[in-house]
Amino acid sequence: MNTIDQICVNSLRVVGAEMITKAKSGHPGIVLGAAPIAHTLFTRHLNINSQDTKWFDRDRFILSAGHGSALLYELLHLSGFEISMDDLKQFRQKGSITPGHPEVNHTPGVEITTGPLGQGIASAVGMAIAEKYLSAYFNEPDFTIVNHNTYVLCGDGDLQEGISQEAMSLAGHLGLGKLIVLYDSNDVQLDGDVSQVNTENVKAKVEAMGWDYYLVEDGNDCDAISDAITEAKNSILKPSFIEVKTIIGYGAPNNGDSSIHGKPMPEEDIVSLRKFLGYEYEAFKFCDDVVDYYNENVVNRGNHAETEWNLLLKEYQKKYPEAYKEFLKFMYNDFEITDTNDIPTWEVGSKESTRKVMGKILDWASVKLPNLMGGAADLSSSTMVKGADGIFGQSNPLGRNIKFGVREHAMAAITNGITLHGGLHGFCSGFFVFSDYLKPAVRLAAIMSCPSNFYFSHDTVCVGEDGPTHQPVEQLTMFRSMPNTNVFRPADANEMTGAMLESFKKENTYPTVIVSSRQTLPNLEFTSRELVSKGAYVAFTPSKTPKYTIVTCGSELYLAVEVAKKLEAEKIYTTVVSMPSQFLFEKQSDEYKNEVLPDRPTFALEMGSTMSWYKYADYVFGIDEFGSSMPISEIYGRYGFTIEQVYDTFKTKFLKK
Ligand SMILES: Cc1ncc(C[n+]2csc(CCOP(=O)(O)OP(=O)(O)O)c2C)c(N)n1
Ligand SMILES: [Mg+2]
Repeated sequence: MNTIDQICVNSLRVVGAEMITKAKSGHPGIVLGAAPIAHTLFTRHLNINSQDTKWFDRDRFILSAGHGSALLYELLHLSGFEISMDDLKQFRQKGSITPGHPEVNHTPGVEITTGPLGQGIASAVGMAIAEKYLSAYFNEPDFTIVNHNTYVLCGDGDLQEGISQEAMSLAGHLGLGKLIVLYDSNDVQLDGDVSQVNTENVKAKVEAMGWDYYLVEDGNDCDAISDAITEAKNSILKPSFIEVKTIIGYGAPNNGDSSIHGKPMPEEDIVSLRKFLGYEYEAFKFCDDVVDYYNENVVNRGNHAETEWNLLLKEYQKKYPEAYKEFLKFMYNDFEITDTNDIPTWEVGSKESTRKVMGKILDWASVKLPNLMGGAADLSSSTMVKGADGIFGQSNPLGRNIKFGVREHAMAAITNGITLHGGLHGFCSGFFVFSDYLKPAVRLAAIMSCPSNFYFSHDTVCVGEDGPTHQPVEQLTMFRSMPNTNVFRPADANEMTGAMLESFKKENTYPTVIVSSRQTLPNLEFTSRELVSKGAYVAFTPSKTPKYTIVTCGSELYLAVEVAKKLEAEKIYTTVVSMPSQFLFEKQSDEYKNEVLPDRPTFALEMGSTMSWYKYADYVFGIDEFGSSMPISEIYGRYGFTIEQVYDTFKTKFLKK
């Protein structure tokens, strides 16, 4: 290592360890071990610009091993982002911009929230897909206005998670040549040696998945790391995987041992570390040489790169004025549907499954919104959801339909990566029951205020013959309980159209989950496309002052109205409220909420777990057991969801209560 690299790396190590010790919490192992990898990437390769943090053509750096956050904050501090030394001292403290794990939109320069291992690497695949698509769409032979790499730093844990294997397998298949993964291969993890849980041949594994593999045997050798990155950048047909052998906690008395993974170092160990590294600068200080080196390299290189890019863009504007205008629209996420004159509609009284409506509205919207990109987990012929313009891949980088294969978890994280990259709005699709497989990625989308769209079909036990493994029960409650997540369960074509239109909105700051039916449903005269945006509305008003309310959604709306009519014949006046989105309803004024759901005995109805309705209802009729295999014609009766049975339940269980 040359002198300046040595000083920089040692400073990152010592200051990082000090941050963690001061916070009494954090992960020194990766900071000490992987500092040379991150330092080399930042100072010799990464094109980012702290003066314009969202520069569109910047390289993306994803710290998939989010527990190494201290290292990332130091690097961003040195690279000129608005993170001060005081912020570094406030690591992991209340209200700081240097939280426990990296959070996008919270700390300048952080591209994505990471921490749940494996998610970062999968979302990076989404970012690389976005880059590949946008470069194919906009670049001209003499104008590569979209041309950047996506870099990932991951650890052993990231690679043990299934999601990373799903994502890497797809990345290899798609030939995402500008994706470069740096693997902090230290043979140690939280609980002990990696050899206790992994014996596979990593090189053979990644090569089998279609990646280029490079090995750097000495993780302290910045030149070797840099050479490998250069080779990886030059190989553009396959994604690159660089295994860098490091020593966890390098320089700490207990280096090489799992005890350094996640415990702050005692003060005396920091003294030993300094001694071992021959490091004499005062605490919490980067010396001028280090500051200057980062200024000269990261800051200046990024600035210069963006300046060049701006010049290129100016020329592009002259030569391709129309494409330039469109590029700005992509860059600023400036797409919205203003004209719905030709939107597909369904006649009142006709019957259609809401999944078919979902697919048709998406196909229609994909023409209006060229930024929509996504697909399904080998289920597009069931969920009806697919992207436009053919299948995205090596031979068709302009396809907007991503065939994810049966890789739900990676699919959802990739979708987040596509959306977070900027320029595109990602969506994905699968059977609702298998949303269990991808829930962690929806949760991250919600935490990140990332408006990815998750379109599911087969919403209830009405899946029928496939049986309990395929019949969702508790999933609606799961997603409704997730903060900042808009869950729609529309009743018919009108409501589904409204829900889909909501999901396309460019101003959304939350993921949207739309759940559709497998079976056909009647298209009702009393549903509203527009009122879906309020989350709930009165769908049926009795002829006289109501005494009761039924609140419901999805396929049960029709049922609820039929029951209300039957009750009316007995002078039991009941309003029916359709509530396709509890999330949007909660955002309405108290006045509106009281108007729709006044203080009146309320009965809730849904073919699923009862838990998410108690906040609105005195009695909830739902399904709190697993489903069972049978034809759909028998499902309604088996679970008590015929008009007659619901009417009985209303009278005997609710009214008698
Ligand atoms: C999905 C998930 N499971 C568990 C954890 C808790 N965790 C954080 S780091 C870690 C060990 C990961 O090992 P490695 O990637 O080798 O990190 P190193 O110890 O080398 O820093 C674990 C289990 C997590 N953050 N995410
Ligand atoms: Mg490790």
